[in-house]
Amino acid sequence: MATQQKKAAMDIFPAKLIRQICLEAGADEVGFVEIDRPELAQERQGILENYPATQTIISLSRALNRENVQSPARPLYNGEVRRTEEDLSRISGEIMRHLNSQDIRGVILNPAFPMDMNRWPGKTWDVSHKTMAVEAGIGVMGLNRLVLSPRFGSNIFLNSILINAQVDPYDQRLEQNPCLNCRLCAAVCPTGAVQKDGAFDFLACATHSYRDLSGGFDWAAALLTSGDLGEYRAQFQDRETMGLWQSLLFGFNHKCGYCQAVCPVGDVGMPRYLADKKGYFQELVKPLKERAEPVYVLPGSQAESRVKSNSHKEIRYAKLARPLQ
Ligand code: B12
Ligand code: SF4
Ligand code: SF4
Repeated sequence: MATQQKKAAMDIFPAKLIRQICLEAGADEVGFVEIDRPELAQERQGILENYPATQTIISLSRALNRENVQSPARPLYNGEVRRTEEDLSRISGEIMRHLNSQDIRGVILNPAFPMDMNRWPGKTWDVSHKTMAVEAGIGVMGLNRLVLSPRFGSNIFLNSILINAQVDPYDQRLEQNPCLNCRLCAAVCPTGAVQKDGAFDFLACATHSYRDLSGGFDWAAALLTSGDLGEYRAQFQDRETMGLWQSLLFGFNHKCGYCQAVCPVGDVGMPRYLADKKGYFQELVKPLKERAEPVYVLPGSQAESRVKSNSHKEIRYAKLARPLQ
């Protein structure tokens, strides 16, 4: 194993060959980043802890079906998210098997979960796939804080593979940011997490969209501390219990993702938006902005004021089980 690692590390593999392996396995976009690139300074420790022999990071994207992402029926969005994440994990495994046959070794990271919950409430992920995708020239971060690929816009999921071989040539950042600064993502965001000046309120988004995941951890406390069913039901309505129960049984569901849904960037959305901006707003932004639904907020937060200003939304208060750092 040690000899194999050294051998591959000394070889330099043509990017064309590895790219072909990745695309044939089902990735939609691929790029390569060298481990010693200065822009990876914040990420290097996490990468090397996962795989000390890393020479190259392979960044991959897989596109989601745009219409599922845009549908006001959020179970359709969540089904598509789940399929795409599973596809991406399977594709990454397939790529690694092919690379192994070329004498290249490495590790496949997880697109999202599982993460290292021993570090909760700190940073539980090791490598930011967005940073890798930006460096690999797959896309640029838009106002919505998602990587926008010129071809698929924000409708991509990302993963990274760490390998022990060098690749030639490496990819570079895109020169142009495809973000139009149309601010539709900020307009549709029910919690005000995406802000027009480019700031992002991490806690507002996590409290609402991740309600059935980490945001819903106060459920455990309510189950433990409620004296009787009445006291429990005063904190969690039956529909909320069913939502959490469903997420536990079938995999968790996001409450939102609207900033991903409305972004016009990409081959399909951009011409449609530029041809008829008002029509685009009516058809794709308004139904989500005015969707009747509960929105979860922390008391006293900016998200609370934001939800109160939208008469279509029902405010629901969440508790932090422990303060986030
Ligand atoms: C943490 C995380 C979140 C957090 C924070 C989001 C964020 N902007 O970082 C929350 C829960 C809010 C979240 C929500 C969503 N996410 Co998310 N998430 C991640 C994760 C695990 C890491 C993100 C990251 O690298 N952040 C660091 C830097 C690069 O991001 P940043 O925006 O510049 O900085 C923010 C964070 O660093 C955070 N922060 C700063 N310090 C600290 C400290 C601690 C302790 C914590 C917890 C956070 C934190 O605050 C900063 C400002 O907001 C990645 C998977 C991965 N391993 O990469 C997926 C990922 C970024 N998520 C993704 C998606 C799709 C979503 C959602 C649409 C899902 C949904 N339906 O809810 C929303 C969209 C929210 C948004 N507009 O960003 C995709 C993005 C794909 C793309 N096209 O870019 C990823 C890459 C997953 C994947 N495999 O594809 N996510
Ligand atoms: S997922 Fe929803 S709450 Fe989170 S930033 Fe996007 S629009 Fe806002
Ligand atoms: S919705 Fe508009 S402002 Fe937001 S990321 Fe997309 S192009 Fe940029």
